[in-house]
Amino acid sequence: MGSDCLFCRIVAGEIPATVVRETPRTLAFRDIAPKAPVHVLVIPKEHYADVATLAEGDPALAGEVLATAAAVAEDEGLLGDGFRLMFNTGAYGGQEVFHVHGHLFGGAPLGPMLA
Ligand code: IU
Repeated sequence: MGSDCLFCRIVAGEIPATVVRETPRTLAFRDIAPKAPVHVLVIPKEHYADVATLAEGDPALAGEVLATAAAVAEDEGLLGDGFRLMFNTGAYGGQEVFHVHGHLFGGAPLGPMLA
């Protein structure tokens, strides 16, 4: 994808982000507009538009994204009280950035939904 994709540009180091964890194929960084005390985005470095495309195209990488999210949850002290991992997908899902990303929310009771 490259220069048209915001998250590809973060992966390339062209746009700054507060990275909390990096693996060879995944990146986790703090959301620029946090909606919970902990709000981290977890992405594959390779461009996939959404979680359905990722799961179809590279299920092992989808698993790596989940493992990175779980590791961040542990680092952030979320395993005891719990957390939410959410993939907005497509128009009805409210997806705005079309490079798949899991929202990791935690640090407070989250209620039934989070936009
Ligand atoms: P969504 O699931 O596509 O709606 O989420 C996009 C998220 O990307 C949203 O929570 C934004 O705050 C976040 N974000 C960011 O972290 N850095 C940016 O430069 C931009 C959006 I633009």
